[in-house]
Amino acid sequence: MTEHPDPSYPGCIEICGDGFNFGMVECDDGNLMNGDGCTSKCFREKGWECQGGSPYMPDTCRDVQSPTPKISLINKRNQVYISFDEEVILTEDLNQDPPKFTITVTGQQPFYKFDWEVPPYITAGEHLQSMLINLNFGMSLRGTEKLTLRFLSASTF
Ligand SMILES: [Ca+2]
Ligand SMILES: [Ca+2]
Repeated sequence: MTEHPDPSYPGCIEICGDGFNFGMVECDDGNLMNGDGCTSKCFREKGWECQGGSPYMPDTCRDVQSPTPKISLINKRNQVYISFDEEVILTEDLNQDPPKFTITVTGQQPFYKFDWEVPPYITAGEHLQSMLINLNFGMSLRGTEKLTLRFLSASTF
């Protein structure tokens, strides 16, 4: 392989990570690192888009999908575990005003009075796959209540 490969040259073969995409791989961003959209095996990563790759140019990848939070568990101490489908980096402290998300609880009561708190060790800059929110209810629950959590800004992660 030369510095300016000629795609018609028979000696040119696809090498993953060399920064040239001959169309035999999903992407080639010129490295063998994961987590930047194109894996060490030159497969496109979930939630990323790669383009621009050619026999002369590496692919450029960008993160096109924001992580999806999922409530994975509510335990007896009214702690809510939230997990994400990919690792996220928190860009702002969740306990500071203005609120970063809303929590709604629906059930047989006309309304539910509670407050919530994110453990103080979860701060901006944190890399997370999951996190925990403490809910403090001033009443007992039946266990059939439905909890909805909505992040107000897409830039929180
Ligand atoms: Ca290549
Ligand atoms: Ca890569």
